[in-house]
Amino acid sequence: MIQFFAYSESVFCAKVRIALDMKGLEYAELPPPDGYGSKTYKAIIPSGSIPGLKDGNAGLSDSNAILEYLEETAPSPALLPEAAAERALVRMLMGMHDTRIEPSVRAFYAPIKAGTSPSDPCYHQLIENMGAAFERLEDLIEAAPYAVGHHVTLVECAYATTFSQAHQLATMFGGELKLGPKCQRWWQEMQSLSHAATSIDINRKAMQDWVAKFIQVDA
Ligand SMILES: N[C@@H](CCC(=O)N[C@@H](CS)C(=O)NCC(=O)O)C(=O)O
Repeated sequence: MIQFFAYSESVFCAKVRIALDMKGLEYAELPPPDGYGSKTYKAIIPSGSIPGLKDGNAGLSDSNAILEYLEETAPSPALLPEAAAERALVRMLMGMHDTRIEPSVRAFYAPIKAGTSPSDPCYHQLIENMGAAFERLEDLIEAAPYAVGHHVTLVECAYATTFSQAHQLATMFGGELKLGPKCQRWWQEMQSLSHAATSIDINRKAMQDWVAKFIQVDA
């Protein structure tokens, strides 16, 4: 059986879990033995990072590489469109997630870990920055109803928990994640996908617990 190494609070891991679930694959989800980067874990997943996927002899890492692997080894249901231009758009949006959108959410982690008070103005700036990052998506997605056309693709796997975590953090620090009409519509659709909803729930609870280790927040 596939072994999926993950932490519940990671949106990169959620991407992979959603794809595994959408494809109906059987897998065991485990934390990386002795933590990520450990010698024990690197013996299974050489990069030592999470998410990691062990399938037979393959010890894979990098969420996007894993998603492409799953698409090739378990092609049904397809999570990449047929047309080359649409496939390229899916890959562009996945890259955008990792280089622009997720980093705007991750930016909260350092002050949280440092125990910075929830009333510190730095969080307002981070909420603004996150809104500006998400705003860039408005011109790139179709929201018809999914990001790229009428079918669910890897883009929904990539973004569902990131939208959730962005909303969660903005609310925790007394603000809100402002979304344009297309992003708003798309976010509603993502929440109604049952496999995405499962990972959103796992991620939300794990984040709540993780933040509570460092600071006290109401929401
Ligand atoms: N580009 C990677 C990013 C994943 C990532 O940042 N993982 C973090 C934990 S959330 C990690 O494993 N960091 C330790 C390391 O890279 O050695 C992916 O898409 O999988």
